[in-house]
Amino acid sequence: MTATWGNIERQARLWMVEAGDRIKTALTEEVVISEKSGPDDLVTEVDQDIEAFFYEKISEAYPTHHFFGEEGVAQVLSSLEGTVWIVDPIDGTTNFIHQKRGFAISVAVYQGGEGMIGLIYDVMNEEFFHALKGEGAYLNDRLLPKVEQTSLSKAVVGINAGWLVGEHAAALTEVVRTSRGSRSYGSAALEMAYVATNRLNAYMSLNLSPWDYAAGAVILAEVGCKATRLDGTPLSMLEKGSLLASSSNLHEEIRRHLT
Ligand code: 2AM
Ligand code: CA
Ligand code: CA
Ligand code: CA
Repeated sequence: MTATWGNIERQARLWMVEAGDRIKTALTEEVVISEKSGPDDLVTEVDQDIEAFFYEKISEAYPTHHFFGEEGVAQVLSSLEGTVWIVDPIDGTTNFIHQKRGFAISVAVYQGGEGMIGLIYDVMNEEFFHALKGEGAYLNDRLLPKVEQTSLSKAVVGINAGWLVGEHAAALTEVVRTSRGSRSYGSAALEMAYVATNRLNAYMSLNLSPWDYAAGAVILAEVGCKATRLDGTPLSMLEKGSLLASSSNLHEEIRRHLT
């Protein structure tokens, strides 16, 4: 018998809770940290262990499915054909290391490039965001309402402060200046989940990877939000790029400031 999306989603959630328990245990011990591209790009053995945990569980339960994760436990993916799991074992590794909170596990399942399942688990707060395509988005099993429409002047915008001092500062500063306020949480997955729950009205980033936004995009679609590149073009689940996530009217207003 082929597993239904609902069954796959329930199974994935069980694995994520188990992975979350492993992460909590790891936080009581010493964590080995390495730098990837530089001192602001870190990975720990926990990131790698948790990705391997998902890869083993998924390959055993669903041998025909493909796997795409940040830490390279599986081969790099070049096609979205078939069923693809897109996994970020710890989104917000800097928070994991420095704050021991404010990080999430992000798991998405795509079929032929279409997002079917989106799961984001805030491990330390025990907040589980989940969505199945066409069946709504939930926080800890409570259905989330469609997000409210807001103007930028009444919006709280999530943005990594680092983007406001770089070469793209001018356009982004204008958005932040016009907004009611801005926040930097340090986990793209959680910031997308916060847009879905109306805690943030928008989230923007200049450079993210598919595992950062794959699950968030499925959840946001279920609450009537848009998640695209900053220029409004569709997200790629194979290539890196920018992200703008918000309700549809605000999405348009922010893009007007960016041009
Ligand atoms: P990560 O913790 O899984 O690496 C931080 O603002 C957000 O951007 C996090 O979601 C983080 O994911 C992501 N990110 C993507 N590329 C990054 C990089 N090179 N360095 C730090 N954070 C990165
Ligand atoms: Ca990383
Ligand atoms: Ca990430
Ligand atoms: Ca990560």
